[in-house]
Amino acid sequence: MPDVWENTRSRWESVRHAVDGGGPGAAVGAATLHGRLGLSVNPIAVTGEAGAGKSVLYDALTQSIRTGDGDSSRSPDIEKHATVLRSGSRRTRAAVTVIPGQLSTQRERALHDTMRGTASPQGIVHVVCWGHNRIWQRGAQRDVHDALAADGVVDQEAVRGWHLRKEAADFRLLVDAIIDGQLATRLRWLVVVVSKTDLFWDRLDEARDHYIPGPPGRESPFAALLRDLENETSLRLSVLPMASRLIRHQFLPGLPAGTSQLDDTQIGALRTHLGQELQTLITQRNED
Ligand SMILES: Nc1nc2c(ncn2[C@@H]2O[C@H](COP(=O)(O)OP(=O)(O)O)[C@@H](O)[C@H]2O)c(=O)[nH]1
Ligand SMILES: [Mg+2]
Repeated sequence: MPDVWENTRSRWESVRHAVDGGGPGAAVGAATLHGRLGLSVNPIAVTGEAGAGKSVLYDALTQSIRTGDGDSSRSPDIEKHATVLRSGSRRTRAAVTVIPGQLSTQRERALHDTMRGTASPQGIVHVVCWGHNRIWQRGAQRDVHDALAADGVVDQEAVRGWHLRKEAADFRLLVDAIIDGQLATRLRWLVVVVSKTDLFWDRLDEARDHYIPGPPGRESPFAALLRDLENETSLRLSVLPMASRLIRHQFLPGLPAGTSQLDDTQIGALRTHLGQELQTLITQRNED
């Protein structure tokens, strides 16, 4: 296994220890929202499937939500934000574009416009959630149910598997386009943010091994794509666990709901670590 993946694993493990051990940093603000910045400063794109947690992640990183706020809603439009990331006394400006994942045509247009324009991103935050996507529309929920029912049981693991296959297929489009040099030609780094870990903290090792490349031959399709990126590009790659909000999750109507296994202090620690990582990636670009 190349060092890069061993390093990725140990970084993941150190974040886990900080969360489990109630380590330092939980109370430190990772980032704060700030207006009126040019959209070409440190452009970052947030990508990922519908319902993976992109909008809520953005809110958590900018601390514009508080425990007890209402849930998010389906975001049909591309969201553009100018942000200041703070970590200790360091401040870094970033222009963040959240690309919607709901409709493929709209998503492709948004991807295309964002990735090729003058604000072509230097960093991508790709959000995944180990199959815990929220399906917003009743009709789409029925589609998933019917597709699975045709093959066998419709339980939580089946729904999770369905999302994971879709997630990998979606990631493949992004990876292929990056490797072919079709988009994001100024790209320097990509972070895979494994969100909603509060829902599967007891199975965190499985999620880690799904997303981080391991011994060749036993990799998931997702991890194999990440390995391709490492082999074919000079991008700096990173994979980190995250939880933005503690919200119950139901895979489909009728299936039991899963509850959060973390508390506010613990998601604070996750947020701090991700904020620091983003800060490092952004400033590294400025320094080299
Ligand atoms: N438990 C939990 N639920 C989350 C988390 N992040 C998002 N969610 C849930 O997932 C839903 C979809 O998140 P959202 O950010 O709107 O997804 P987007 O479509 O990728 O923008 C939210 O309404 C929340 O219910 C998280 O970290 N933990
Ligand atoms: Mg959204």
